[in-house]
Amino acid sequence: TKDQNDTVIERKEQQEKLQPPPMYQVLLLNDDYTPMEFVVAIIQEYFNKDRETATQIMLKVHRDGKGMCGVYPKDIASTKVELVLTHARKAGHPLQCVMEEA
Ligand code: NFA
Repeated sequence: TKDQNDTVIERKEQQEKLQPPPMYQVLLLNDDYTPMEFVVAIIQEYFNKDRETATQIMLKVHRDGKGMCGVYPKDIASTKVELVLTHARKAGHPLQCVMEEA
């Protein structure tokens, strides 16, 4: 019946409301020009990592072509990408930063 269909739709809507928001990985991509030291400083400054962790992430990006710096809700991930790209461009480096749904 229509009422039964409405009940199924309502239940599904309730379930969707209870879902946590999707999370997004923020990734750095390797290039041939950005200095390693600059990448380490970026990871420390924008992703709250200590120097050792930041160095490990940088080396993974350098070796594998990309690496994850953190996982955040959409608006926070988007802001971090924007801040990293602005900082890199101001310094004259081609470093790329992207987000993707986790
Ligand atoms: N590949 C860069 C270099 O050898 C270092 C780098 C690491 C760049 C991670 C971008 C991201 N100078």
